[in-house]
Amino acid sequence: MTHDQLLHIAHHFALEGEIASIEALGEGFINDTYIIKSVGNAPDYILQRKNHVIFPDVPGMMDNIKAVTEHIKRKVADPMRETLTITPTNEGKLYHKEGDNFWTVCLYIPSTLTYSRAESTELAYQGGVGIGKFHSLLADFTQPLNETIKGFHNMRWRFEQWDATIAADPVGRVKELEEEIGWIDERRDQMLELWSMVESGEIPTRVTHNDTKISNILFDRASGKVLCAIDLDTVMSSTLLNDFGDAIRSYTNTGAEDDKDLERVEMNIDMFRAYAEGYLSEQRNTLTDSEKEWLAFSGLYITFEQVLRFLMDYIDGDRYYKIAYANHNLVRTHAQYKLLQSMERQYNDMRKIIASLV
Ligand code: GN1
Ligand code: MG
Repeated sequence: MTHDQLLHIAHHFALEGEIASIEALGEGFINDTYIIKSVGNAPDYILQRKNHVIFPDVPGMMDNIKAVTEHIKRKVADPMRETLTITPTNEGKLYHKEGDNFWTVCLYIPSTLTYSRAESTELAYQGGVGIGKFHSLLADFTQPLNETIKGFHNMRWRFEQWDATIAADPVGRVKELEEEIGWIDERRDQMLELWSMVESGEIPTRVTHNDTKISNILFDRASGKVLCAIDLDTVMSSTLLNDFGDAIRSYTNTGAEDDKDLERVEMNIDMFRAYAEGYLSEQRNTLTDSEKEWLAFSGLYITFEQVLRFLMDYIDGDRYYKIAYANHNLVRTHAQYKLLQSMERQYNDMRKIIASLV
């Protein structure tokens, strides 16, 4: 996108003040994100082109985000900093459609920080508090939410997609991947066991964020304390185990999500303890026994799901995730599998920590 094209898009939104610049921001795999800087004291904004192949219902997504953020705003001390604020278009709509593309704007929250990895147990603790708060603020949210991505953390649906992708083998990669495909198939029953509990209602369905990696948490620059969860694109109804598990996948990894050096990738149990402590400090009295029982396993569940999703996208010819080089999705698959194995080795310790905290 040229600067002029971006300016043209930005002018459809009800921005305060005058635009000084628009620059690319962040490293999301799905959307394109920009920061709109304003002249003088007017607020800055985040402009996003939502990936409508992945999010076929952007209007439904924005309705979810609006409903959830308004609910949070009614309950927090500082509503402009403790959740996102959508900036509507000049016509009052939550998105602007230009050709095939959907664009959205929200306020940039100043004096904040994000991290791409948990640099300390204190940060992991704060991240846990952040998602714990997000869940507890939304515990009394009863309005139905749109399912903006079908079966997002639903393992039964993931295996249906998986089986179809393996059968189709659209770019002929299946033959080279016997070992990796085995990693998925040998854990099928174990993973479906958790999802069966959600299907039967033994594990409750609540409002969940569904993308709780550390870079989706905003920290206050002055205090270092957590401010709020951002990137609300995938807010839907599911089990909060998704959110705990996805955070564990992100915070405890001593390497990168796509590390080529597998020696660097392990699960750090101190980070696990710190995140769990932070999360449970907010949620201890809300969780059901079934949720407590499956909390440690949720880390394995979501890490497994990520192995499956990266490998499935590689088999599918790299159509979902943005890639930086040819076998990027395969590198991601191996790095996440190494993390999964590390979690499996430490699973008993994870369970003991949860038992001591609940
Ligand atoms: C994607 O939105 P982003 O790029 O932070 C993905 C998550 C994955 C993550 C892996 C809508 O997140 O589910 O866990 O990449 N989001 C979607 O880093 O698929
Ligand atoms: Mg996201």
